[in-house]
Amino acid sequence: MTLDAAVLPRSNASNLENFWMPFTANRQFKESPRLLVSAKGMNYTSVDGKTILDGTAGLWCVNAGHGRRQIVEAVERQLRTLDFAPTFQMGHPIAFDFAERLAAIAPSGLDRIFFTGSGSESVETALKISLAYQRAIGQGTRTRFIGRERGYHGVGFGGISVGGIVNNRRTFTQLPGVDHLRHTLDIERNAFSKGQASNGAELADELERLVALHGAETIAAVIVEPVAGSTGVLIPPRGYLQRLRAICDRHGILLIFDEVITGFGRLGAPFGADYFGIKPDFITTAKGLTNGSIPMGAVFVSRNIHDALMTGPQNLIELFHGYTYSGHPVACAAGIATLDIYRDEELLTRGAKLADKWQDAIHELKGLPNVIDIRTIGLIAGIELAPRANTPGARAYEAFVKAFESGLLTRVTGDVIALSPPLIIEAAQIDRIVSVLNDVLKRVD
Ligand code: PXG
Repeated sequence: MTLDAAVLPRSNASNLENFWMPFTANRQFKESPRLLVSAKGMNYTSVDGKTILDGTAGLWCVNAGHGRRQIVEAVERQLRTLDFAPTFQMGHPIAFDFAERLAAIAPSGLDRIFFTGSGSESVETALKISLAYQRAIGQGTRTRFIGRERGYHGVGFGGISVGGIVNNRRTFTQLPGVDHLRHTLDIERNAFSKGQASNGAELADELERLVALHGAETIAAVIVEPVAGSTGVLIPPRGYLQRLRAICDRHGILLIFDEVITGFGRLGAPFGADYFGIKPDFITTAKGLTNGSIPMGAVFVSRNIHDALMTGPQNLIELFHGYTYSGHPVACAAGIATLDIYRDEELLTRGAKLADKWQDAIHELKGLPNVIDIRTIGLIAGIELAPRANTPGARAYEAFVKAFESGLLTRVTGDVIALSPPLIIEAAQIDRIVSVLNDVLKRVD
């Protein structure tokens, strides 16, 4: 037994009843559980001692790989020094330091940082600041939000309302005054495109249609993921995001990029905004912000928006919003250590160097049984399978289980196998991912 194992509370998780697992088929999982007990670098270890190659950076978050010593030490030091301190009418230095470090890597002008506890909270925060800003500049009739079909913006009421996933919406009351753009996936025209597809920029003109329908003076903000991750890797067609930005500008509508997945190097640039060369008014982040180690989110807000709210009497709170854990010192320590690693190992741009290798390797899976599309950008891939008649999702789920049994962690959404490995991945590990999937896809009927 290693020293680490000796100090951990020991468990073989013999009782799985009490933990109500999120976004999980609980009964199915508990019948045949998959448990991970440790992780280092590119690999997890399962409860039965098997090594599992992490093809998904956990849940799109462990960008610098697992078990990073610098983060461990920073967290331990911070816990010993200042475990918690309020940030409501109080402060502690590390939150200011972390915000300054984030501002330094932010797209220019997006340098006012609002800390949250998760991606969902970052989304709610950006939506609320949009409303506050519109009101502050005398545009209080702008209360409507525009999202997009197949968008995922977390699980708050704002996020599910602007999101476009039917199962996340149908059971729950929605925010009023929300409309949606069409999604951009077009397998018929764009199957097996490498990177951005050439057809579909005109889908952004949907926004003009919604402006004509509702009136620009009712619309506060549009929210999109630059690349939609969790709903199956939907890559914007060439020119689409540029058009969306132009239409927003024309009509005084704010543009929120939800970069909970694309932030922190996933596309080979620090942010999707950098990758696509577009400046949104907000960038929502979480996940890679702390390398997934401590829960935290951050909203990058344009300085203009921030400044428009810094008005009124000095002694009054400018924005009635915030969380107990906004700027949590331990999360900030994890975040600063994470940024140090990203800088020292040039991880925020490493994806650009690996993208060609990644793309070529993944596209080798074309032609395997049931593969109807492959989409790649940066260090993301989506492999779409034809659904089985009457049981959508079953085929990809089976591939996920078989891949796991063969020592590879993938993520499945619908009939799409999604991949997003840690940005430290090496060429040989890319080859291993492809070889496992090659074998698995031949065995899934
Ligand atoms: N926005 C986007 C774009 C996300 O991808 C959230 C908001 C919400 O973040 P939190 O931290 O509240 O979960 C996300 C989260 C998957 C998967 O399997 C993706 C997410 C979460 C869980 C699973 O693709 N993304």
